[in-house]
Amino acid sequence: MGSELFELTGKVALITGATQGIGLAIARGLGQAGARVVINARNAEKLERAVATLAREGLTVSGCRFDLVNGAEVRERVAALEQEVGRIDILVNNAGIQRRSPLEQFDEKVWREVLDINLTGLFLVTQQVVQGMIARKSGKIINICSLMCEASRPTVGAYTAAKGGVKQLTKSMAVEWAKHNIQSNGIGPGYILTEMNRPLIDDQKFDAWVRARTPAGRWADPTELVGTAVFLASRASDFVNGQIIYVDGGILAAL
Ligand code: GCO
Repeated sequence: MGSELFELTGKVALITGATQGIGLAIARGLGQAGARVVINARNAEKLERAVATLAREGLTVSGCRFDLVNGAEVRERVAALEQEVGRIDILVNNAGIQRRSPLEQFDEKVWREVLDINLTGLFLVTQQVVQGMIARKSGKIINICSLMCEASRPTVGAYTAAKGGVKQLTKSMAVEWAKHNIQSNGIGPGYILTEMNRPLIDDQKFDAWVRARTPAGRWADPTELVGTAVFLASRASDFVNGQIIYVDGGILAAL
């Protein structure tokens, strides 16, 4: 049994928040594994640039612009997308924001924005995409989780609450939709070199803490999440459901 287990040829994958960082890396990796990729973002210009980049690399790619907190827009745009591409076999819920502030002074509006984008938006997109998966009795849902599904640190309380919700929602999706041959799982990144983490990477003290606290002794590149994404998107994971696979250099295993 060879690499055909991980073959995505003929599959269509939608990746949210995919113009940079983890989303773009996973979109590229699923495309290189044979999938037709559709990348999403709120910003039309960034979306166009990312589509052009992936197309120049020879991938079959298109863009689907929507703001995932706008339920009506999500339903309309995803329905139009399914008309255009015929089906969405793989959904990678990657879009998310990080806002850092001590909980006791966390701004209510910012709290709601973090929960809205990271949790409610994920639910809205998945609820629309899963309709077709249920009809076809087949689908792969991959939620980008976080170390903050299992632990926290000062100033990321809103993000931790949202990601804790994503962890449990991943299980709810698994238990409700497994009977339709839909597998819902998560990827839990460790500390990854992304723009969202730029303030942390540039902070010498925090950088030293990540390197000391992570048994692998380093940050990871977003491309190091691709293998797990291809696994969870392929038939190699057809009996894996409700799991989060941590790609974290061992940080969660260490005291
Ligand atoms: C932070 C970081 C983390 C990571 C990631 C870890 O402020 O500590 O943003 O939240 O980005 O979520 O899994």
